[in-house]
Amino acid sequence: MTTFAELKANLLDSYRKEFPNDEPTLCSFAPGRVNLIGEHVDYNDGFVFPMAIPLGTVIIGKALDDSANNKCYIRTLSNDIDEPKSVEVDLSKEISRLDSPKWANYVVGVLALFLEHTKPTKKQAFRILIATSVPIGGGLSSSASVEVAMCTFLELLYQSSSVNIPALSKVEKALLCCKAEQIYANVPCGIMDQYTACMAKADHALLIDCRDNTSKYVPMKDKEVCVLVTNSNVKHELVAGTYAKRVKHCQEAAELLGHNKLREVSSMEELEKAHDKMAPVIFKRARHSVTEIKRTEAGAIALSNNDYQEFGRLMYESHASLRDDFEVSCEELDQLVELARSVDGVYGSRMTGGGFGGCTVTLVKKSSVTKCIDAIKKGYKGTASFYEFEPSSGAYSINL
Ligand code: GAF
Repeated sequence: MTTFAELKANLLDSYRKEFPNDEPTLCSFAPGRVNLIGEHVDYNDGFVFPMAIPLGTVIIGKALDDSANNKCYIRTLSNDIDEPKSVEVDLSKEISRLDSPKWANYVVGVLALFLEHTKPTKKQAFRILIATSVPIGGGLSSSASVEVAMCTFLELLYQSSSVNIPALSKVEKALLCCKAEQIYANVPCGIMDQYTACMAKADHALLIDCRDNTSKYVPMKDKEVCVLVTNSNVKHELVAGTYAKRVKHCQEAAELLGHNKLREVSSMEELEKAHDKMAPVIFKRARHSVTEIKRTEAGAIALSNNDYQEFGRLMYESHASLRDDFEVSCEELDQLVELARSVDGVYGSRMTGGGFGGCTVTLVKKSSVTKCIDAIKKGYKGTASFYEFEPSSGAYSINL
């Protein structure tokens, strides 16, 4: 696992090779996340229960003086992305969405909305280098980590350039980054990932109420228990289109029930009563959302009471609901969950993130982690990678 310090050191190395005698002065960091429970419900105003992970995005760079002609130079060191690895943005023009490279939209989208929101008296040119340790497309929120690292970098850039801008609260920052993803990456995502990257606290999971964007920290520091994340290392295509379709199905269900969002459905009984009004697929999507929101509230209570058996039971139920009702799992994720379930000392396991590949999250006794990894390695039809995560802190920036 590449640490923040190692990422920063790699970036500094590359920067110095490329721009000798022109030291970077600013650095920002934002984490990825793993969602413990509460999947595909943030855009339904539901509850989600993620924690930040010690993988994330680091940006280093510096302000450029006026001779840069209002240009921003953005470059990434990541390998798993489309070419080219660098883009230039002209601050004197409108910043629009790029057809390619796609990765750059997560960065320029935040830049565009940051300028729109803060309306600085002078737009500051800059040069940045970006690197991330979050596996791309692994369901651990690499995109939000890039967005929030970018926004955090811009805050420091303007602060250190003494250009007055209004301060952003952490929630405003999360909302700005979320909107950037919706507009510039064209994904109708909810707030969970950006909120976690902004608000997370070490040794705590975060119960987020996506209706009013408030949250509660739930301590998670039991040395006997481990959050094991298993990457299936598969990424099935069509994820973005399918995600948007799920969002649409949920919206349709809410409207049929006379609500703005599925969070407003009071009980399964209310939903059952509307069964005949709904196409079977819409009913299934709604059933996942309604039951998942309840599971998440119950899950946060269980974890606060260190009731890992109960939390694990809810994780299995969540996975089944995502597999059967929401239909966002895949063979590989189902297999990883079943293999984990077969091991003594595993409390629960489920797919995490958007689905169709990516990772599972497993709550397991520390003493059973090796057994669990071995069972998966032996039984899994692909090649999995494993991470033992402790809850990490949210985004921050430093002067170099
Ligand atoms: C992706 C989205 F970006 C989140 O908003 C959330 O909907 C998640 O999928 C599914 O829970 O990470």
